[in-house]
Amino acid sequence: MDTYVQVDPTQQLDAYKAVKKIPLEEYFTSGHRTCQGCESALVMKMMAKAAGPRTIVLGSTGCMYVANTTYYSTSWVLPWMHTQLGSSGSAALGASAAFKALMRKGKMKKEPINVIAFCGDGGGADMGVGAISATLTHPDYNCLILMYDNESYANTDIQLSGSTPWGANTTFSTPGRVRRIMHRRWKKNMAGMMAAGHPTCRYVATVCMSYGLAAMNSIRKALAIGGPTFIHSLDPCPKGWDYDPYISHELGELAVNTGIWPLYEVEDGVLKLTGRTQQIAAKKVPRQPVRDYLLKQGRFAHFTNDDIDYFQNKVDEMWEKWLVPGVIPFRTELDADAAPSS
Ligand SMILES: Cc1ncc(C[n+]2csc(CCOP(=O)(O)OP(=O)(O)O)c2C)c(N)n1
Ligand code: SF4
Ligand SMILES: [Mg+2]
Repeated sequence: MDTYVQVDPTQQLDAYKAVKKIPLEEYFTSGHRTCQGCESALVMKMMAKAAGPRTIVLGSTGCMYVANTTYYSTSWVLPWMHTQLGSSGSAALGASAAFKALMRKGKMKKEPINVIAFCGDGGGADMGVGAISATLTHPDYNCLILMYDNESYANTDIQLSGSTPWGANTTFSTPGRVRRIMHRRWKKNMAGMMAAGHPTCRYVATVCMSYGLAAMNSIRKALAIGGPTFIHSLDPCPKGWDYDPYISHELGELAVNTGIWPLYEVEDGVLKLTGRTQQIAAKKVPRQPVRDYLLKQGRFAHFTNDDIDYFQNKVDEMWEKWLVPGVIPFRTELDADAAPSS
């Protein structure tokens, strides 16, 4: 770290060594109205638990705002504030700066307080990406931005976002008889972009709550390391992805095991593949075919075998052709000469 940057101390949040070590206290509890099987609600619950009681949470508009703070009821036990759809980055930085100023002026007891701002993929990867980027360039403010990615603008009825997978059926990309695939853009690589583009940001990670202990430990590391940090969580969404809520957990695992959702962390510029992704990369376990994941979801029910092959090839490319598999989506000139792109 630069010595001239005045970073306030953070809470000491050591990793939980086992599930049994996770505290029983809940800071996101009953009272919400999310769909049955909503993984984003689980992210909120585990995020609050991992952060503990000396935490303020700022939430941008989306399912995790609307369903969790319906008039006269809320599931938040922590202090919570709503912020505008595209402003998780500014809310995180502003709250952190406010605490700093109040403590400096003696108007508040000096103590480390966790500041977490969450956003959905629409609010984060699309609308709020500029504010998140700006925040990650301010190393002297401690805050975590957590982007919960249900791969659509879910709250307003499943419109496609920059995070929606290729070909998925959303209310903005309904397959028709003349044109089957209405969404032809590949999913934005948000975590990779945040890690590669913000060299002074000390911690960026991808998580999935199907691997809850690891995800909670990522959140604890992000809060304790100092400075602004970013976590991108992939969250199966029964309503938007159109499947039985019973298989939410399994779908999260499949996203990782098929290589569609690589788990990794970048800590002080050092990249580490984590969990099952590390095992796949080391060839200790095989990467499952994407078909196993896609065909369990109604949003891909219109896919033909050719569509599945296209999707598989794109994922194979991530693993076989990217400079850093699953993380950095370009090749060096040498690699490109050796194997022209398909
Ligand atoms: C500036 C602005 N434009 C549009 C809306 C309407 N709106 C509310 S929630 C939402 C969807 C947000 O999607 P995402 O961030 O992915 O969160 P999710 O609903 O999926 O949880 C939209 C478009 C808004 N609140 N503010
Ligand atoms: S639409 Fe999806 S993200 Fe929103 S509450 Fe339902 S399951 Fe959760
Ligand atoms: Mg969303």
